[in-house]
Amino acid sequence: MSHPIHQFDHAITRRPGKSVVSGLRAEDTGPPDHARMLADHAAYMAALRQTGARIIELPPLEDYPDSVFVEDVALCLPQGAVLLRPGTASRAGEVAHMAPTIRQLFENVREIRGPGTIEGGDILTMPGEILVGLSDRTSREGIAELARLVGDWGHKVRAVETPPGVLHFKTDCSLLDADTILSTPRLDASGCFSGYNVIHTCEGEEAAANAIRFNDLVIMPAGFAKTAARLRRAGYDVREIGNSECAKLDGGMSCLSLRFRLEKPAG
Ligand code: CIR
Repeated sequence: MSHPIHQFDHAITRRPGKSVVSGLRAEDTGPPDHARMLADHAAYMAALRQTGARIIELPPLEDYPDSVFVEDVALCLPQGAVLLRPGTASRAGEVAHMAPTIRQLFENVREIRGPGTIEGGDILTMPGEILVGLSDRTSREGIAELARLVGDWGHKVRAVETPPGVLHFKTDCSLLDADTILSTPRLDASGCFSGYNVIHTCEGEEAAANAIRFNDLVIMPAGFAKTAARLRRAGYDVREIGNSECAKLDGGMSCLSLRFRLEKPAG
């Protein structure tokens, strides 16, 4: 018997370093405030921990301003983990810093070797398939290499489009449960979620789409009251976490953690 897709007993996070003020951004809306980001990060970890999971917090990496966004460097699946290959030069070295922790926790570790690139922000793992968005960071070759690496673990990989101007596929969507996805209307319009239940973000609240389902909680960025209310009406237990500082670097709730289950199901 397998566990529900949103049931996790572990998460890995990395404390933001002071260098985070130099993180990548599509548009400059001013430097993030480190102290405020730390406070939001602590609230985020407390929410994860409150669900009973073990949270592993790695130390800051000052040489890598974007390293707080751990999701992009690895994909954790029930059968093992895959070390990814970021599509931007300043982030490539982050993988080597995550690798020892992943190797300690997982027996089976595989690696994207390139030349393609693929970042975790573009990967949405559903029970029957893994959807991967093509983006400026994730190439067809990267997706094809992932498909080869996880095929014998029983995963089908489907390449989909990321809307133009959007950093990652999951900037615009999240898993809510085994067959329900939270999506911006613009991403859903591409047809990639046909066959799933889809809940849309409310108008003007597209940035609410980068949420996570972690055990009983839906953790979403604060400040999107209409979408939060819509999710609560649908029966989800919503927790809102401040994201003003990560948002300046195009980051959100999913980017801040690697989430996985190590305990094997009985029988
Ligand atoms: C970057 O551009 O790589 C970071 N500033 C933001 C990464 C966000 N990660 C994610 O959506 N998974």
